[in-house]
Amino acid sequence: MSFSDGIFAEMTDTVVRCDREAADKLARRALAEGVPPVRALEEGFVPGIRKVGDLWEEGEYFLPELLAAAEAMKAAMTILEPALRGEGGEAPQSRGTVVIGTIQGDIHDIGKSLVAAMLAAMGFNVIDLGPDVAYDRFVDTVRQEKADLLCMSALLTTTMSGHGDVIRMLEEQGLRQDVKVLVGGSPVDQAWAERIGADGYAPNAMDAVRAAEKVLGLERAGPGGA
Ligand code: B1M
Repeated sequence: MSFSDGIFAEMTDTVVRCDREAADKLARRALAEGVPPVRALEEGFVPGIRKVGDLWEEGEYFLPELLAAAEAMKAAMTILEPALRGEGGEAPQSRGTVVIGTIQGDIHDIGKSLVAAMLAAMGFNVIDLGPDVAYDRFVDTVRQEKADLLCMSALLTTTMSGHGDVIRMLEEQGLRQDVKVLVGGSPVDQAWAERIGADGYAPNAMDAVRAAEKVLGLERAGPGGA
């Protein structure tokens, strides 16, 4: 099946217009027309929510619009995520257990959910703790699940320091040598990862998969369907 590139601009537009229903319909249409879900998200809907962030910074949008746009984005993700998770083809043997969440005090979860979906699509067993995850919940889950990898997200400059706190708690509880730690989110970068003693940083969902493979010493898997 073929699709026109114009569909990506339409997707961006539905999020900017905060049109939940249109986003839902367009996500369904995209799947029916054979648009790879990863492209629908990264080239269509994600630029929309980023544009909304710019409009908010410029003082054109206010909190209600930010919330409504996030709802539109989530409506699209609800449709696309299961397809994204299925992109890895037949369920391969798990490549490792990943615990993921957004740090305490931070309710942004769109980017984190994309990373979780992409890791699952690439064969990892993903335990998604959601947004606003207490530091000790990360640590307890790593211990209980014998996680190979912990991925922490932060979207606020006021919450990102929590990444370092969790790493310190892992050290104090003797767990740090058994689990690799990656961090991500818009205020985070490689320098931050190094400063807090994380094993790496990823700027986006695809790179998060590459970083996971790298720190766990795994062979690279091809992006199914993308
Ligand atoms: Co908020 N918000 N927000 N927000 N919001 C930002 C982050 C902001 C940059 C907007 C702005 O000023 N331009 C700003 C932060 C400023 C700062 O700290 N420097 C901000 C603010 C200030 C706030 C509030 C404080 C506003 C207020 O109440 N006055 C408040 C905070 C609430 C809280 O958390 N306690 C708030 C609230 C909200 C909403 C609830 C309305 C909503 C979130 C809804 C939700 O997630 N359920 C929201 C939204 C939507 C945004 C913007 C517009 C979009 C975020 C997003 O979803 N991006 C955002 C502006 C922006 O980002 N341009 C903004 C799309 C997503 C796909 O990208 O999250 O970057 P991203 O994820 C990427 C990568 O970063 C990476 O991969 C992802 C996929 O490519 N990645 C990882 C992310 N996590 C990773 C983890 C990894 C690896 C990679 O682990 C290894």
